Amino acid sequence: CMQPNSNKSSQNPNARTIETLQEMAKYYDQMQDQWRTLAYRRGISTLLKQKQKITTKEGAAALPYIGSRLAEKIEEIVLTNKLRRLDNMRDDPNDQILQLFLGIYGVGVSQANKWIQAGHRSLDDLLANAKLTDTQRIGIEHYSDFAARIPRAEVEAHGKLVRIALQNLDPGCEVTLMGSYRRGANDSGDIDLIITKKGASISALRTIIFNTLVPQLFSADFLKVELATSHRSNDGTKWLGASCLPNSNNWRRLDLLLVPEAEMGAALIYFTGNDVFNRSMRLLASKKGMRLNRRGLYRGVIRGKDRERLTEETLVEGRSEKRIFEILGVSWREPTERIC
Ligand code: DCP
Ligand code: MG
Ligand code: MN
Repeated sequence: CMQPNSNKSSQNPNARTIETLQEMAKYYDQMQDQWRTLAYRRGISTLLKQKQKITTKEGAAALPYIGSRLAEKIEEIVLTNKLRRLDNMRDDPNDQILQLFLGIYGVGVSQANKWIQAGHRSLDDLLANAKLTDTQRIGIEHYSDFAARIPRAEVEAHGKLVRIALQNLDPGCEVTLMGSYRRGANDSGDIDLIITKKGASISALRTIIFNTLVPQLFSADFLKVELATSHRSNDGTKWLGASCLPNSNNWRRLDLLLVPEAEMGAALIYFTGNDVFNRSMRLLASKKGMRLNRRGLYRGVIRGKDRERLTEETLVEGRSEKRIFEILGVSWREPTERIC
């Protein structure tokens, strides 16, 4: 992934195979089967590096990170142009209900399986018969809204509306469009915004956003609902919810991230993604004895034999995105090139 141009899978002689394997990886990822997801991703990254088309299981199995089972699947895709395993998963009615339920905002595998085990079979069934949290109910009522892709121009319009409202309150605040938008995508799954202000503390930012901006945007009927974060409690630096442009009926998922100036570089990396790119950057940091998260790049945690911390970690860099790349020894990648 950290190699330039590895994302140009359409020009790869194994493009068709890779595409099918990516669907398998995505499927296993949704199932939270981390082991298979990783196995598929490693196989995909091996195939991306090949200059020739891999057509036989022997040829595939000779490559790094491709075991015999994956090799057989590669041969099957080349010979039949499909993968029975993938077709079977798609035809399984329980699996289709699982996929349906997993599409509800904030719903993971365990909740979806609980509903299936309780006999629920459709969204209407859930609305009528299941005990739902407010967030789950909204996720179901706006299922197709939240499943729809948001055109790039509309992402911009939401960002602009927030920026104008915020700068009216405080001209020093800045709003940056993040996520797939910053990677150059033509459409996005949601709208990701970073809010920052030079010299402002996180508590000052919190006050203006939560006490003033958010209530004001609710009164203006731009914000529609706040959505609870399902797991890992919010530390007060995020707002998750839905927004809707004037003259539109489409509710869109909107994420606001409050970032102090000193953490802006790390936040830019984190919130640009994509998630696979982030994982490989974090892995790289840990190989170099450092740790990367959305607040900064840290060094100096020394652990004892029971992995207890012996020294506190020190911040190496948080402010500058480019410096974090440099310190990690990664050549700069434009946001549009951060697709793994
Ligand atoms: N992110 C991450 N790991 C996660 C979730 C998010 O590293 N588990 C980071 C990388 C993502 C960014 O946050 O690019 C924004 O998250 P989104 O879920 O909004 O994903 P994208 O904006 O990349 O795609 P989409 O168009 O589907 O919103
Ligand atoms: Mg996004
Ligand atoms: Mn998001």
